[in-house]
Amino acid sequence: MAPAKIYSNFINGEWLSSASGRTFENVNPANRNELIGLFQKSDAQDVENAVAAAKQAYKSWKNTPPPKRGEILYRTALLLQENKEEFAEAMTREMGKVLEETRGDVQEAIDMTFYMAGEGRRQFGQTTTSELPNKFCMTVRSPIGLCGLITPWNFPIAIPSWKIMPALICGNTVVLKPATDTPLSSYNLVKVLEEAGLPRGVVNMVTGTGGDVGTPLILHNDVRAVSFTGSSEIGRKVSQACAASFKHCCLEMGGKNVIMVLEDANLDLAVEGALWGGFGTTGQRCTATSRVVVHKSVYKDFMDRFVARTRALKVGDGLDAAVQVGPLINEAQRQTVETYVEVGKNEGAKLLCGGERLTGKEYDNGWFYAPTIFGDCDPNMRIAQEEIFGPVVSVIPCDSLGQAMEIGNGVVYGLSSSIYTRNVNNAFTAMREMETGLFYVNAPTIGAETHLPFGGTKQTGNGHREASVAALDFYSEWKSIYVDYSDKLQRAQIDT
Ligand code: UN1
Repeated sequence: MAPAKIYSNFINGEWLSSASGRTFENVNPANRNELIGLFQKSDAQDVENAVAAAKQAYKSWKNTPPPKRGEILYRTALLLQENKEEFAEAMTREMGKVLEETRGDVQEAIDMTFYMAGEGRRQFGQTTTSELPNKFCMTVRSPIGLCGLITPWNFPIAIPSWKIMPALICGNTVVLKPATDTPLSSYNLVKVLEEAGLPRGVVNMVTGTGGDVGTPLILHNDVRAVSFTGSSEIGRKVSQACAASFKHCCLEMGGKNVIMVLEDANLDLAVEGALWGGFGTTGQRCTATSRVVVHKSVYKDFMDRFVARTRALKVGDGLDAAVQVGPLINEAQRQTVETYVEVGKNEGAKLLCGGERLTGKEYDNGWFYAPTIFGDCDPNMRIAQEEIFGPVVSVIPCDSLGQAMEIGNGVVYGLSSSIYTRNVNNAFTAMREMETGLFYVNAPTIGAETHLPFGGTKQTGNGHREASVAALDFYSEWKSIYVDYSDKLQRAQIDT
């Protein structure tokens, strides 16, 4: 076997080993014997170096005209397009989701990068009048400074791009700490940013664990903004750490997303939606459909079709084009799923399919788990309340739209919700009442597009949104400018 490839950190435009010289292994979740590569096991010293580089680079990047920054992003997007297939394949090998989905992940980064490139020529503020004569007012966006970005493993190119591209177009510099399970995809993204001509130090990448790299990054005094995607538990710690020095902090955390199926729904369509929303990405999306609330009049019909279709899903290595559901990301995640399945059984939910590890030659070396449905769930059961982040869907019967919405909203999270109905009144009522940042009509809870704000309410987020023009509001601050050309002292609120 050829020796494993060693991947470096990217600091100040150079590919460097960690200060300690230590590395960690990145393996394929579909086959743990396949080593993807060795990555730098960095620590606070590497963070220090990366922050120093980003701080230095900020001085000229912040005054580089935004359209020029946009040109670099535009070239980055073209390079992502050129490398789409290669990056998708690498992502399936390190993360497990099927090729069709990893292509989608790279595409999401392409979309975001083109979008933000365009924002280079659209950093519009407002011009307005003054309450005083011979005085002019306007607003401009200013960059914040150095941004620490901490990204998850489930969208390992898309989510880093959601954070890096708006940060850059606004004139900030960046230190990226990618998820320990998926550093290769971030490496690929950073490589194309370098190739596109990004000046040294503007983007830096330091790989390693949350404790070794993430913590010193968010605690560093020179870091002015932190964007984190991950669990609510870690998000709370990130938020508390940022509060001590008033760092801006954008959190994108858990979900317990719901599809509501009403009595007049197109049931075949609803089943398709629940399958894709529940088991796409092996249920490992923060937007995953982990609850389906179904009107009693169509419950049996829906469940018969949903269970039959779920049983027929082909699980396996995502590189195989026939496979629809890949492995879980790692053994710990599989154990979490197993624990929740036990919890569900003990709570009295009806296990209708799945509920077990997959075994056999094809599965023994990976972290595979059978797509699982629990029926007749009570909305207060833990499996209907807590985020599982795996291929488990809890189905809850209901009597009316009102009850469906109450169940749907009856969780601590507020990322995504959906309704299947052909009744426009029901659709609009739910659109208004559902307490989620994303809402879908006749489509599942996953599938957000990059030109619309992304994020959630309640314990899913802290009020910020990613993607779209909304992202610029996190990565910039408004400066209000007053120009007095009266040649005399004019006192606002007094001389009016
Ligand atoms: C996530 O799961 O963290 O809407 C992001 C979606 C994708 C993004 C998911 N576009 O499902």
